[in-house]
Amino acid sequence: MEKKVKKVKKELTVDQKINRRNFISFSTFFAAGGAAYGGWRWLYKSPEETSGITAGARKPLRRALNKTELFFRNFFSNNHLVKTYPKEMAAKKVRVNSDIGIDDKDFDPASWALAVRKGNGQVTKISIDEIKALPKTEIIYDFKCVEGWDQIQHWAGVKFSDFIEHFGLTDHAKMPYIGMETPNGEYYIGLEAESALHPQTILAYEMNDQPISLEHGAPLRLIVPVKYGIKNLKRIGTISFSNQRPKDYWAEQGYDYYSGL
Ligand SMILES: Nc1nc2c(c(=O)[nH]1)N[C@H]1C(S)=C(S)[C@@H](COP(=O)(O)O)O[C@H]1N2
Ligand SMILES: [Mo]
Repeated sequence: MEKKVKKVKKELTVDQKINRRNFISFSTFFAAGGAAYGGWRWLYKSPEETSGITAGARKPLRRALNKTELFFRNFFSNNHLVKTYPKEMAAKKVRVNSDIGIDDKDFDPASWALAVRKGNGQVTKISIDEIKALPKTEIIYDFKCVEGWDQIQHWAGVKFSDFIEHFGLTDHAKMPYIGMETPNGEYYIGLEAESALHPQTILAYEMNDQPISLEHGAPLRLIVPVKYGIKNLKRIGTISFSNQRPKDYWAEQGYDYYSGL
């Protein structure tokens, strides 16, 4: 015998429906808020990383930053190019940000030479004329500072990969990291070799078709469009290659070591 069960679904009145939705939204809101607060408390109470190459961040946060970096590094290959713009769009008045390591009054650009540390104490000195003799590459792109400003800028110089090849540094650049410092050593950055060798990374000596001014990093500065401004070292004094992450000024102050875009 077949039993017919008729399901009677009680129709809710409009008011009941509204109450029910209000209840659901409020409980979701408070549950999510509570979870967010809990997460924040957890992060805030978790231990700070030991100061070293990076410093000043909570351990789980640093772990997350490092994981994110690995994810994006695999996701965007070096064939991924940063967006470029027509020359007319480049800023005429280029913003000057900070001057750590480039504020000594007695710096003489005429006696400057780039020091390339090749390991085992070997150093090669390279003059600005030798660098300018290499093919010139330009880039017009949106320069981004972590402090929250960006500007379309026009830079020119030698492609870092051309520089490496020309000066016989290909084997050195197979090491995973490249470090750069100002001549006085007060500002310094570390980069993964991939970012340094990225096709849009240049050692720049011109801005808006003119020699770079001292405040923008003359005689030679780094332009690495796949990174935030902090990695774009002004006034390069030395370049070195390494198997460990080189010291990095802002990473020591708690910023993401990779600061990629
Ligand atoms: N030597 C040196 N390079 C530096 C800095 C600095 O303080 N000293 N500041 C960095 C930061 S935070 C930014 S945003 C850019 C700014 O470059 P600009 O002053 O040419 O705009 O330079 C980077 N390179
Ligand atoms: Mo910056």
